[in-house]
This record gives sequence, C-alpha cells and structure tokens, in this order.
Amino acid sequence: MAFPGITRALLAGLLPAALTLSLTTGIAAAAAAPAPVLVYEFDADDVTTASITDSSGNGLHGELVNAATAALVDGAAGGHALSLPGGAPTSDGAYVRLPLAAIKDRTDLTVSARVKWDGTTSPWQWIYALGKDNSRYLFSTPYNGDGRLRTAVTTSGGGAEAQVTGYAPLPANAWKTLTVTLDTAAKRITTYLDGAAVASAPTTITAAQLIDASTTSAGFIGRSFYPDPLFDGAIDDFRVYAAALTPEQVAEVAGGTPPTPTGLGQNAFDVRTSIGTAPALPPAVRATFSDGYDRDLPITWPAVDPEKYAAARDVHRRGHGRRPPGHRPGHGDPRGPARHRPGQGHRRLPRRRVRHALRPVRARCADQQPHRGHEAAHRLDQGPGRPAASGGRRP
Ligand SMILES: [Ca+2]
Repeated sequence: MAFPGITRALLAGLLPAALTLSLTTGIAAAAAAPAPVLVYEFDADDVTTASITDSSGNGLHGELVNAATAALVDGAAGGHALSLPGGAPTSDGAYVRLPLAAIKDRTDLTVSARVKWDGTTSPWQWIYALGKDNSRYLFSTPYNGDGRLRTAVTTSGGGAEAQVTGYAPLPANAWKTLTVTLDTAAKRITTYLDGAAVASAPTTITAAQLIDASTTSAGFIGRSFYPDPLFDGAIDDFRVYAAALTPEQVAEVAGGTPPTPTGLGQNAFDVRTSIGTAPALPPAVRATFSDGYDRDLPITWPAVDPEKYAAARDVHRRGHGRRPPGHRPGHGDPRGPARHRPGQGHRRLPRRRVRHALRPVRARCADQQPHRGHEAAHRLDQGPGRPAASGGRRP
C-alpha cells in the first residue's frame, strides 16, 4: 500500500470480540506437592532461644532477631504461631533472619505462610523478604502505598519490579494463607490467597538471581530490605519450596476448599488494534469470589485469525492514499494508540469512512458466569468498516 503509516493510523479500530467463558473439566487431581526445603511451624519453639526450628529435616533453622519482643501465640490450626510487634525498622521489633540455603542455587520458588496481620495500615510492612538487598528481592506486603496486597520481584531495584497487586489489603485479624509462586518455566509470578490465585505478572527472574556471591542470608520474615515498618502480626507455617507449586498443589497446601468465583466485574471489553497487528486481548478479568476478596480470573484466548484484523485495510486503500496535511503516521506516534483525532487532518477524509473505521465495538462475554479453569473463545467477525454490534458506541 502507498502509505502504510496513514493506513495504520486511520484504520485503527476497535475489533469486536465475542468472549465466551466456558466451563472446563474443573480442577485436575492434584499431584502431591513436592517436599518443602524449609518449614517453620513454631510449635516447638521457645523464643528465648532466638532460634526458629526448621521441621523440614534440612536444618535450615532461622535466627530470631530482637527475640525479647517476639511472642508465641495460638497458631493457625492449633499449636503456636510467632507474633511480631511491628514498629519502626530502627526499633527493637523482632523479625527472623533466614539461612542462605533457603534460596541458594534454586530456580523455581514457592513461598507460603499463614498470616494474621494486625491491620495497622502503615504501608509496606513486608511479611517476608527473600533476596540480597533492596536491589534484588522478592517480597509480599499486606498493604502497599495504595492500601493493597502486593507481591513483587526484582533484580534491579524498585523501578524494575514485576508487581502482583490485589484489589484490597490482605484481610486483617484473621488467619489467611498467602502463597507466592515464582515459575521460571511459565515466566510468571503469582500470588494466591487461601489457595485461589489473586493475580500474576510476567517475570524472567529466577530464585538464584535474587542473591549473589557476597550474599550471606536469604532474607527475613517480618522485615523489609528498605527502611519500611516491621511486620505487625502473627506468622505460622512458613514454607519455602524449591519448585513452583501448581494451582492444585497451592490449594492443597492451603488446606480446605479454595474460594470460588461468583461473578465477573466486567463482561465486555473494548479491544483496539492497528491494522495488521494482532489485538491485545485482555489476559484476565476481575471477578468476585465466595470469600469476598476479588481476584483476577485469567482468560485463555485462542490465536486470532490474521484475516480478522487485516481485512479492513482494503477500506482505506481505496481512494485514501493521499497524506492529509499535518498528519503524523500513527505507528510510533507519541500520542499513543492510533485513533481518530478530530481537527488533526483526518477530517479531510470522507467522514463516513473514518467513522466506520473507528467505530468501536465491544467485546462481550456470551456467558457471564465465571468459572475456575476458564477458557475463552473470541469471535472477530465484524470488521471496523461495518456497523457496530448491539451495544457498540462511538468514541
Ligand atoms: Ca504452628
């Protein structure tokens, strides 16, 4: 075509996609979870010894720092849990230092703990910190700067974090099982709450990259690598696995029946793309769950037939090869995704063509019932140059 840049700009349209969430066969029978490399149950511990017993058999005992301010309290399921007082990082609040072998030479990782956060909303209390320092770490906080549950991993400081964020804080004053998997095969980090995935993010970081040759500890329970407040609450059944547990294994470790989705927060999506570029279909949809904590439900989309987003090219190849004055090609346009901008040159083109090219059509869930293990089908059967589907609206 004569002016591919123009074409890309003008034909950027909202591709319709019909999203169908379909019931799949459900959760497969769980293969037994691998043995953890570190388990702190606190049941047999005496905080005056300043040592936390690893019951995994691997001897990865923890060091209880500022032990005088720690206490043993009732555990999540009988026995004891470790209560930490919180407070300023410069205070004498207790925390646990983890032995280096917990993460040294590991690739995949799962961290799981039962957590009873006291609900003090000073942000960025880290439940645990795995890694070297404030450049290389993996952590979870019940309450970030936006008041939300947050897990993040980085090897280049805070600006390079892969972040997994919940829709609310970790529920406080109740035992909750928080599990994080670092899956280097899937290249994802995922946070689970009580055995059900909250959200995930892409990352290529491995456990081994969280430390280097000069690192002497695997990090902490109850303390951040930054000067953040100490964790205020109780911890029980703290586990590290040298593997990324499957969703079924995470649910098994959490115990009980995981919360289930009860409704979708959104059942329609606007999908916009440039001609010739596969549309970025939403990877997940916010859903309500039976425990009252919203989570992301991932959507698995099949590949989109390239013809579906290439067809509209013909519309503007006919009679619109002249570059409008003042127009800047949409590809690489610093103003963001190409779309019609009145008064910036597109108006010189026949209005009907432009309007049709940019008519938005909403993607819909044909089945609004959320399902665990959901897959989605899309239907891109309505080019931008044709009338919008029911529910469509103009920009
Ligand atoms: Ca316990």
